[in-house]
Amino acid sequence: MSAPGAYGATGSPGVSEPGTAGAGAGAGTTIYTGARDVLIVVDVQRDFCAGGTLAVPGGDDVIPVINRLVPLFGRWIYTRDWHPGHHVSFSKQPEFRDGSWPPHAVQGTAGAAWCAGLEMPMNAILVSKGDDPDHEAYSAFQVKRLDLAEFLRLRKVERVFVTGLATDYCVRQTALDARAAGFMVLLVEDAVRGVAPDSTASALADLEAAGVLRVRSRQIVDSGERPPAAYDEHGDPVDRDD
Ligand code: VGL
Ligand code: ZN
Repeated sequence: MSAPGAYGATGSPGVSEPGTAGAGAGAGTTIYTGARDVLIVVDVQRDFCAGGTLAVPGGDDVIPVINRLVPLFGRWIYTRDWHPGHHVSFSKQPEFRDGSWPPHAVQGTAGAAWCAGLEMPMNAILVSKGDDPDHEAYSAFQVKRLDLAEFLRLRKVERVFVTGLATDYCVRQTALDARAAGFMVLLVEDAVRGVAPDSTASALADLEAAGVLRVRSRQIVDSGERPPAAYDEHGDPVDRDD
């Protein structure tokens, strides 16, 4: 393999080290980011942070961790929940579980805005989801007008680093969908927070069973390698000498 790049010092990708708890990449293992990586930032929006209608405990704590990770990558996808005023998941007596949420992340409202202090490269890709009033969409991979998996595949993405809110819902679904689409998926465990302890624990179990690796942000180091600036419609890098 060339340069630290794609898998870096993680050794054989997808294999957790013996003796480590959970599907970790090994507590002391360094993971070098490279040209075939994408950072996905899930739903870091005001309604999921302190003072929001669906505030996730500790939700704001992911912001500095994500901000530190951003410059280690060359491609970024920021997803946002973007519900119409009436959405199938909204409930007047919300139970704060799947299918019964308080109104949140309503298009154009302050609660749908990105959290204050969240850094975002101007060439990040933004994906809105959940805008169909009749269907829940926890993951950007479920957005029908966009084949996100194919988009990433064509651009030679192999590894997806998942951060954001909330571990037990949108983060979980995003990571599972990325795995199902064949990507190596790394959940950055200090860059995510969950709505509730029980559902978060079962989400982490689901992710482990699916082969999602758990890493801490401090393990992630920049190799300096970056993807080509552009690809053509066949997924070949565009080389311009002019
Ligand atoms: C989410 C509940 C409802 C999330 C979105 O971003 O995890 N959770 N809508
Ligand atoms: Zn939602």
